[in-house]
Amino acid sequence: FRSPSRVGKPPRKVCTSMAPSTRQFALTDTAVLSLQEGDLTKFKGDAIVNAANDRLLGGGGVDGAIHNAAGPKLLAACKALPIVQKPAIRCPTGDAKITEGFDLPASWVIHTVGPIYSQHSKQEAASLLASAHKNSLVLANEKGMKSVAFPAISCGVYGYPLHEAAKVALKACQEGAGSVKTIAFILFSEDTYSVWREEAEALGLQP
Ligand code: AR6
Repeated sequence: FRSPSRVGKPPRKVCTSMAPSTRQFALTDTAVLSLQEGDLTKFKGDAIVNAANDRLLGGGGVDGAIHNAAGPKLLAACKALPIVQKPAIRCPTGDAKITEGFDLPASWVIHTVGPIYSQHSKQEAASLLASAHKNSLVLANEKGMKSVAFPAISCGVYGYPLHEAAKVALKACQEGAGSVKTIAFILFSEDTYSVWREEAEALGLQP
């Protein structure tokens, strides 16, 4: 049956809104992996991980979004971290530092720096990306955190191929989870989310 007013018009869509994609896997005996498509700055947990640069002075991409959402105190807290290498490096590639989350729903921001893909051999890039994840989780464990959310570190302007990055990131989190109960990846696009889901399945993780 079509009401007279709809004659000649295309049928109404039954459902126009789709629930955002999300999937859970057992990452270790004690940790859950939660894959979500969405905005990392909205994560309500202990910490979000920032894909920062080595100066920790903010930037574009997820770094810019985190600084916008956290407010100016985040930049002040980053500036207060010591410079550990000349000229003005506060966080060498593969390392991680921590600040409060200020206006974010998450209590903490763990700032890490992934490799610029074109500047390293494939093996070196993988080792630096794994370190970025593991060192972030070391800080999370030191603070007794139960939930931490990562973006796709190095997969934006730093140019890391998605499938390679997902493999490295998931393995590093599996090895470094410690006593963190929930490790989330909050991925900004459907494409990135699908790659993480495929690589979680390829790693043999079970729902
Ligand atoms: N929530 C989740 N993911 C996001 C968000 C968000 N709000 N915004 C962007 N992404 P990028 P990188 C995704 O370039 O490659 C900065 O300027 C994005 O789609 O932010 O590690 C820093 O200061 C991509 O999948 O980080 C550094 O200079 C992923 O986050 C440099 O970029 C990472 O993209 C770091 O480059």
